[in-house]
Amino acid sequence: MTNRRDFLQTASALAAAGFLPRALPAMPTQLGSIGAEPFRARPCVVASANGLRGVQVAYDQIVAGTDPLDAAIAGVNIQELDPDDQSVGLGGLPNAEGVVQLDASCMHGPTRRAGSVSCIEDIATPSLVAKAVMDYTDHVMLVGPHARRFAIEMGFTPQNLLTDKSRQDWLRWRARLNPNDAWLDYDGNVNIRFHTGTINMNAVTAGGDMASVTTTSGMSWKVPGRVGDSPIIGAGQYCDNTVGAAGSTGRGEANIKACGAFLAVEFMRQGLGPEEALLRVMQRVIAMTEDRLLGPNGRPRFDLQFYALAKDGTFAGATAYEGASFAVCDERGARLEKCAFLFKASERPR
Ligand code: SD4
Repeated sequence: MTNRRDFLQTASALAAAGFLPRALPAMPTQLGSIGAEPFRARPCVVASANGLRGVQVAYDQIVAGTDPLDAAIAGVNIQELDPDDQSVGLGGLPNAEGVVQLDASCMHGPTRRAGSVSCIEDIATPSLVAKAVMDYTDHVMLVGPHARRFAIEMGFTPQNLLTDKSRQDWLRWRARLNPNDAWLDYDGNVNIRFHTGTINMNAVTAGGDMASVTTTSGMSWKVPGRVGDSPIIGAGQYCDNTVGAAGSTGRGEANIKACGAFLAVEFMRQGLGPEEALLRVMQRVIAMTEDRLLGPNGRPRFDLQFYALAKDGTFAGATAYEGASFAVCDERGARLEKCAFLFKASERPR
């Protein structure tokens, strides 16, 4: 026979040994539950600066009653299909072998679902393929040739994504890689450093429903097969319908280690406003950065931007250095606003 005292002693011994779940302190789970004011939603769309046209499209759609993820994806489709945006979709800068490989992911707040594709080739709108993974499979992520095949099965039309302009930039980069190889330098002054780009977009409806999406051609001239932060749920974007959404553009390798989008939403869950949450994420990224990517002053040598939208419609963009902007559309219309920052531009290591 086990009496109550023995039982409690055994249970606490098991809990201490990690066999039984321990009671955790209560965490706030919903922004609206913090404070006395009743929660009120305010439609808003926030994106990276290249989403200026897209935030207006997405905002008009959510105000008209479209689902927030469908609206945000319609917003990013504009950049994916724009051959002049060399950071995403059609016309995106290729990898080291001249092949355009795209990454994208999305989250649908109301249904708590996610979808993602990475290293997908020949499909201009990977954001929609990520949504198809979410809508039509029991999985979250498909990669490489399998993601491409899945997209074609779902009715997407494959096409050559390498525009003449992006091919020329790639040829110049390759020609200047090694002065002693068989490729001659030729006219043109392409910046052979890695280029970063990407579009992230987050939306909240009047009903407080949220969504997030990020899509990119990734780091230019990357090693084939490289996966950035954009398709990683919790890094390139994250959405929790009870709290908010966040996403990033810039050096994915730096963000992945901090799980930046997830961390931003968690900071907002703990009660921080979007700007404070993003600045803390940026600090965490820097704290997690290897020495070779930091200057002697400890400042990062790379660019990385974060965007956040809380369920109540408050928003922010933030980055390490002064000067960046982000796109927003609310009842005041579509516009660019300045990102919060940690350091003056003059503190950037040379
Ligand atoms: C990535 N954050 O692949 C994305 C895109 C980008 O430098 O901006 N790359 O890391």
